[in-house]
Amino acid sequence: PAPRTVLLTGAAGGLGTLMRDLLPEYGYTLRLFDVRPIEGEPDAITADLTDKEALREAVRGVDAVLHLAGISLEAPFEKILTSNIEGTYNLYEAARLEGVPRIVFASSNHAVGFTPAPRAGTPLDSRALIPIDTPHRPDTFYGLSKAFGEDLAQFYWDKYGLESVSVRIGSCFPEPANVRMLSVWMSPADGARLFHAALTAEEVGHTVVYGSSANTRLWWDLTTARALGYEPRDDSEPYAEKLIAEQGELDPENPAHSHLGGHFVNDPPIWPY
Ligand code: NAI
Ligand code: 15L
Repeated sequence: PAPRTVLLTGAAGGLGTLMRDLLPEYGYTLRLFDVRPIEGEPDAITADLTDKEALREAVRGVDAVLHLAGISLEAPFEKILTSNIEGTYNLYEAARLEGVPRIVFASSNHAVGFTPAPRAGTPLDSRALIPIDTPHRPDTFYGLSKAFGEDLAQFYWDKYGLESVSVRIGSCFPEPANVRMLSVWMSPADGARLFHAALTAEEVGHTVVYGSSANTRLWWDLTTARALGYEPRDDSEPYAEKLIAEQGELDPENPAHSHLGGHFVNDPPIWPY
C-alpha cells in the first residue's frame, strides 16, 4: 500500500519547500521537521538531527521518511560530521527503533562528483552514460557524507530489513542555472514524481537511483529510477540556447566542466578556523 504519512526532514529548505507544495497532490500527509522554524506551519517539528528523542517522536507512526535535512553544500568537516553523518545515523536508528519501513535518502551527484562527465555534444544514444554502480568518488566532505549515507542505507537494509531508496539528486531547482545543469537538472515536478515512485515502489531493498529529468544532454543512466515506476516528463533543453549564449559551451580542459560534480571538484576544502 502507498505510504500515507511521510516525515519530511529539511522541510524548511529549498527542496523541502518545493516538496511541501507538490507532494500533497499525491495523497500524502506530511509531518514536517527542520532545525529552522517554518512560517505558517505551527505543527512543524523544530528540532536538530542531533536530538535523538525528538527524532524518535518525529518518526513514530509514519509510513516512510523523506530525508532531505542536512548541510547541502561544502562545509567544514566537523559540521558535515554532525549534521550529515551523525544526523543521518540518528535518523536511521530512530526509524529502526520505531519500525519505520522505508527511508528515501537525498543523496547527491557529489557522492560520485569526480566521475568524468560524458563528452558533451555526442548524440544521446551513443554516449556512455554514467552507470549507477560507478564507484563512489566524492568531490567534497559534503559528497563524502552522501557516500556514507548510501552505505548506511545499504547496511540498514542488509542488517535490519529497513528499506531505502538513495536518490543521487542532480540539480533540483525551478530552472537550470548553468550549462552543466542542462545535463543533471531535475525539475521540481519530476522531483515529486521520483520521490513518489521511491516512496511507493514495492520491494526496493536498497536501491540507488540518479535524480534528474529526461534531459536531452543527460549524463547518467536513469534505468534504476525508471524501474521504480518513475516517468520523467521534463527536459532542460528549452533553457539550452540562452544558457550557452550567456556562458559558452562546457570546456573539456576545465575540471569543473569535465566532471559530474562541477565546481565542487575545484573548490578547496573549507577548514575550521
Ligand atoms: P537546503 O540547504 O535548502 O535545505 C536543507 C535543510 O536542512 C535546511 O532547511 C536546514 O535548516 C535543514 N538542516 C540542516 N542541518 C540540519 C540539522 N542538523 N537538523 C535539522 N535540520 C537541518 O538544501 P536543499 O537544496 O533543499 O537540499 C535538500 C537535500 O537534498 C539536502 O540533503 C541536499 O544535500 C540534497 N540535495 C539537494 C540538491 C538540490 O539540487 N537541491 C542536489 C543534491 C542533493
Ligand atoms: C547539491 O548536492 C547541492 O545540494 C545543490 O545545492 C546543488 O549544488 C547541486 O548539488 C548541484 O550539483 O548542482
